[in-house]
Amino acid sequence: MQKIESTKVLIGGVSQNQPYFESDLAELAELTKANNMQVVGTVRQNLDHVVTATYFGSGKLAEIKALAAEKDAQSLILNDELSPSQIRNLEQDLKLPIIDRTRLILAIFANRAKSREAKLQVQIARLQYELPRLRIGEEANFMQQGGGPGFANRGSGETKLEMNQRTIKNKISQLWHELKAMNVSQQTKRQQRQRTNIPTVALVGYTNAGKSTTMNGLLRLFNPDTAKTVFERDMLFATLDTSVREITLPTNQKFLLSDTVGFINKLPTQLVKAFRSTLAEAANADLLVQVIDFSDPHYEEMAKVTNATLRELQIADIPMIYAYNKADRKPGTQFPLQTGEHDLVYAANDQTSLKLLAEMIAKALFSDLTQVAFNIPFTESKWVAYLNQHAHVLSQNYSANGTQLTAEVTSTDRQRLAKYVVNR
Ligand SMILES: Nc1nc2c(ncn2[C@@H]2O[C@H](COP(=O)(O)OP(=O)(O)OP(=O)(O)O)[C@@H](O)[C@H]2O)c(=O)[nH]1
Ligand SMILES: [Mg+2]
Repeated sequence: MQKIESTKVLIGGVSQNQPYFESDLAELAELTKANNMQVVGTVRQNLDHVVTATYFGSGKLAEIKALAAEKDAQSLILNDELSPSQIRNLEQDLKLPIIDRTRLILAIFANRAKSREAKLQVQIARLQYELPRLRIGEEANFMQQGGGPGFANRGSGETKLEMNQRTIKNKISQLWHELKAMNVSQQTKRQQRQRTNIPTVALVGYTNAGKSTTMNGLLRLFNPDTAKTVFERDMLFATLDTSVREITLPTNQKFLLSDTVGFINKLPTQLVKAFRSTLAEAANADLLVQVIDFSDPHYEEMAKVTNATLRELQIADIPMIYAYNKADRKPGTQFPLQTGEHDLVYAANDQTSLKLLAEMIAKALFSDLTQVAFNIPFTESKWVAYLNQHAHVLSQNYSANGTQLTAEVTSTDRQRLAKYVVNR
């Protein structure tokens, strides 16, 4: 363990005139620290295009070699996902293990994963990342080392097996199978909850934005006796598992609140896919609360990344409250302040803020029902089923264009199905 914590590394990247390059590197340094490695130097190069064979240009490589020797660095961590051959060429030239951004994030997830589900998801993502990068004779090596210095070994049990690509593929499908079996039981739980008709709200957002703190704040305020708080900490990817808690407002209105894994810029696609099932709570929510760290100068970029990741996960058409958090850290900011129907500036550690957030959630979930006429195309008939389950359907007919349906719906559902509302 001591050895892992003292691993000295260089971080770096090629900027193709990216406006956010410096903050990207700062984030890479945070990710590196999150993996218990010590950043002893940073290398940057401006290029129109990265060099196909070696990522950096040759002059920069000589500079890196000298810097690594001077600082006694044991690895080089890079800001992009590199091709297998780029990594191989760089390792040969620099005589240093290369860790790209994807592998670094995968390693952090592997270290943080506690539940069986999270472990499975991370293992699938890691194997998918490694599969095209395996070289003959090195498979066993990868499984033994768990992917390089400073990386926890998640492959224990298989260490002595000689794993070739074929057996890794088999392993991946076996893990998917296990994960699916787990999802089935979770889906059943979710369906049971849906049957009780309690609306669901999911906290989503960039890692470290304050989702878990917001969840805990609401729990302490409204359900102090019954609800177990979740883990919150000033570190990247503190939360990997989804937690669901019931919140009871003073009006006796109830909703289920879920806390989910955070997102980050260039979140590995392997992880996005593997975590889809964990994020099913968000995909099925009646309302999303996107928590944004308003005290971070790059909060707008972070919100963009979150929205793009939600789209990648096909989590769309769900009404969203934008909750600009950590206002206490921004001098001169007035809070809590509702700045629009769905926008709030607040601080998760402030009770008045949390009360206002709860009011906005309640308004979105429980505000007066209105009678709305819908025309739902047959290809979207899941929404007909949805309305029959969640709303009071007054009439339902079929025409050539789709299902004509009139129902009393909440403002949340009206917004969710806005594109099918018949204009009158
Ligand atoms: N000053 C201040 N700190 C906050 C506020 N909200 C959260 N924090 C701090 O921000 C850090 C991250 O908070 P978390 O709630 O763990 O963040 P998260 O969004 O759940 O992060 P992940 O689980 O990593 O995705 C913790 O140290 C919190 O104490 C706030 O309103 N004000
Ligand atoms: Mg969290």
